Order: sequence, then C-alpha cells, then structure tokens
Amino acid sequence: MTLKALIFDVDGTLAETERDGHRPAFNQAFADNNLDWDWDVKTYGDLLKITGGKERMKYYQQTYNPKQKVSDEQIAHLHKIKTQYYVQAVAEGALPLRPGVVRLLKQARQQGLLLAVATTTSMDNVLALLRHQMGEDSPDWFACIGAGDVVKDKKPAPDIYSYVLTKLNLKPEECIAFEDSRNGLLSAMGANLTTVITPSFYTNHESFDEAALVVSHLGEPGQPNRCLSGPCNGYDMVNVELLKSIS
Ligand code: XBP
Ligand code: MG
Repeated sequence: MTLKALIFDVDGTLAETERDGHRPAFNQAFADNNLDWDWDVKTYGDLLKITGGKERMKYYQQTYNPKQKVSDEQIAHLHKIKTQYYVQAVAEGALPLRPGVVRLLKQARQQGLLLAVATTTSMDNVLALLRHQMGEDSPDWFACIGAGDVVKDKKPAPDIYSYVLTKLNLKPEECIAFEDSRNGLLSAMGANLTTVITPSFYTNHESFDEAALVVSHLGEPGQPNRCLSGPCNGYDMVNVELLKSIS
C-alpha cells in the first residue's frame, strides 16, 4: 500500500528529553512544593515504565511512599509547575533534536507525505520543542498532533495512535510510526502500525524484536547511523525511499 504519513513519538524519539528535561523539571516542582522527592537518573529510569507525568507521580507515591498522602489536586498542581519548568528548559535550548529528525521531516514534506505526532507528553511540551527547534510555524507542518490527555489510556495502550489515524483518516498500512521505547512500540503495534525504532538513553536495553527497523538514530550526511536490526538495504540514514521499501 502507498506510504502516506509518518507518525512520530516525541520523548526519546524527536529529542532526548527524559534525563535532562523532564526529570529535573519534576524535581524542581517537588522542591518548590516542599516535597522531599528527588528522582535520580536511575530511579527515573525505573519510573519510565509508567508513561505520563501525572500517572508517574501517582505511581511513585503509591509504590515508594504509601503512607504519604498526595491528592489528585496536588498531583495536578505539581504537574502544572513541572510543565512550566520543562517548557522553560526547552525555550532555553536545552533539548536539541536527535540526528536526522529535521532532515527526514523536510524530505517527507517535500515528497508529499503527511506528518503527525503521537505522544504521551503534554501538548505544551510538544509545541515548545517544535517551535524552539524548528521555528514558530513548525507545528503547522503536522496534520495532527495527538498529545497527553486527549486519550484516556496512555502508551502502551494503542489509543493515541488510533486517535491520530482517525484524525488523519488513514489506514495503518499507509503510515509508519517512529518510536524509541518498548511501551511506544507496543502502542504502535496495537494500532497495527509498522514501526521504526531509534533507541534512546533510557531504552537502549529494551527489546524491539517486532519492529520493522531498529537504527541507532535517523542519520545525517556525515553522521551515519548503525543498522541494529531489519533491512536497512545499505542505507546509513533513514529516508523516504527506505521507508517505502519497508511499508
Ligand atoms: C513519554 C512520557 C512522558 C514524559 C512526561 O512517553 O512518558 O510522560 O515523561 O510528560 P512516550 P508529561 O515517549 O512514550 O510518549 O509530564 O507531560 O506527562
Ligand atoms: Mg518515547
């Protein structure tokens, strides 16, 4: 079937956002609210199995501090403050896009493919990242941005990909998803999407057996990627030709 759209995860896929973006933003929000939580790099890696910031805080409270009372209102407040810190870090340029992301987005647009986002993270975070890294009008490059609480069940549930497919009015066979995590792969697979994986800092030990292609990153001229599994067909970067051959 003809390839018509590329659908991108954000955290870990467009940019390495977790360790030096989301994690310190959570910790700043905790400190501001006199909460004695402090997520170090290892703890945060363990907590990433729970997708969604509010869900992650709730899980941490229930699992690590069961006696502590933190209401849903407090979680929502902490999340609001965390988002402000995260957006501020993004606006200061703390989180560059991964190699090959801009190149592939531009090539796909030039060749008439639609672009979309399917992410667990909040819309404010996505818009801040796109605008800061690719210009004020870059969110308009995307036919659909599915983000955060727009669906009830976050990844690994397929809901966010199903939502985006419905908005695009496309079949899964007409699209390819880009992910960095097993939770993301399960979500895309649950919506019957062919998936390309670029493992990230926190996910490079995970299993991606069901992915169509696993590459170290999307690749740039002068910065070739490594083909980790799947038919890279001799390419050292992911481009539309390669994607058509696996779709
Ligand atoms: C990303 C996430 C997000 C961010 C935090 O998962 O789990 O929750 O860590 O974002 P994926 P919010 O890359 O699979 O979409 O705090 O805005 O929820
Ligand atoms: Mg991700």
